[in-house]
Amino acid sequence: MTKRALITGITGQDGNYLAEYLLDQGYEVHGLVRGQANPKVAQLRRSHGDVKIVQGDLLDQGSLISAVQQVQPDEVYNLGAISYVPLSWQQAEITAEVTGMGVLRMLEAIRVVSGASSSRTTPSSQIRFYQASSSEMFGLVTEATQNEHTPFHPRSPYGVAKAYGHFITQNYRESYGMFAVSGILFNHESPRRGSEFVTRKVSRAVARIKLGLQNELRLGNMEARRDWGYAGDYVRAMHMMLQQDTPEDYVVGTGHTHSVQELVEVAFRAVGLECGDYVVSDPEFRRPADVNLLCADPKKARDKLGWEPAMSFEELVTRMVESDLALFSESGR
Ligand code: NDP
Ligand code: GDR
Repeated sequence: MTKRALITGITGQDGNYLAEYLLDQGYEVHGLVRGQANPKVAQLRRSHGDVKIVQGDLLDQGSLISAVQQVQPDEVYNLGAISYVPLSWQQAEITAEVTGMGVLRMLEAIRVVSGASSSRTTPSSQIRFYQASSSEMFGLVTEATQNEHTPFHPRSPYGVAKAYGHFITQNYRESYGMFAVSGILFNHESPRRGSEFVTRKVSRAVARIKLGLQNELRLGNMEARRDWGYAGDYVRAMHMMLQQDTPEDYVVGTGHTHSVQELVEVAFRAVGLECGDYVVSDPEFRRPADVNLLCADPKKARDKLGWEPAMSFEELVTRMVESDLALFSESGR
């Protein structure tokens, strides 16, 4: 039997890679998209014509119930979110609504459509649910590495909203016996990463500087350290979590951490330039509160899922720079 997946956030980086991966696995893939004339939908149709589009918005409960009713999915991947941390201070309420309450609405849609009941007298839902939790929930950390037992101390409205989404997923699992899990994913990047995130901002700028289209790169906190991996590796982990016998949460990351400064050095080195000649410190890109260190302890994912990341940090950064070099060489601007 062909399995059916419903993905929210299909027009984002992870939605793109996950759709590709599930199509390869023989799934029928449905993607929730919002708004009229959303330009990313046309792009999605061009890149992944096999994905079936279903209208819906994480702000609109009725639309999510209709989507689940229409698709009758075996698996739901909730990747939709306002995901850019700085925006979450400027639009804290809408971030809470989409990134936090949106999780509750998606869980409710599954509960209503499948008739899961707290009395457990009716069978619990057959629909398996994946929530895109984030290492941003850890925030202010005191240990060198973070695992499934590390306490949360989020440092942004985004991190707080994700913590709500995480706990409500756990609560629906415990209250209704749903197969609902969270993957606590550390930063993962790719040539398809949004240009507002630091890795892609750097890879684009380095490519443009190399081509003579730009002469400086303005950045905020260069000391911040992140555990950066490749998005293509991380969507495999999402799928693996939903194929287990029991629903559990997993930390997913490489177990290695690098500073923004190191990221910049590797990126400039990839084109034979020295970063010191081009990087400018700009307070505009500093945050009201930042997360200074993240580094995953992915032991559980490795031992129980058999998941391993395949791409190193250096290879990832180099690939992103090369991809942007090709992009800007072609467009010339
Ligand atoms: P992106 O920012 O690339 O994609 C976000 C997606 O959410 C887009 O498809 C966007 O659709 C959709 N979206 C925004 N608002 C709504 C809404 N109201 N209703 C429905 N969909 C909406 O994120 P990523 O692909 O990088 O990340 C995927 C998920 O994983 C997110 O939840 C993110 O917070 C989380 N995460 C990401 C990590 C990373 O390093 N990439 C790490 C840990 C967690 P539209 O095109 O309409 O704007
Ligand atoms: P993050 O990613 O906030 O970790 O969230 P981002 O790439 O935006 O920032 C990483 C670190 O780089 C520092 N930084 C800058 N960041 C940006 N965007 N632009 C800059 O100019 C800049 N200069 C320095 C930041 O201060 C920060 O410390 C990402 C998102 O994908 C979330 O949705 C996800 O949950 C987490 O990763 C895990």
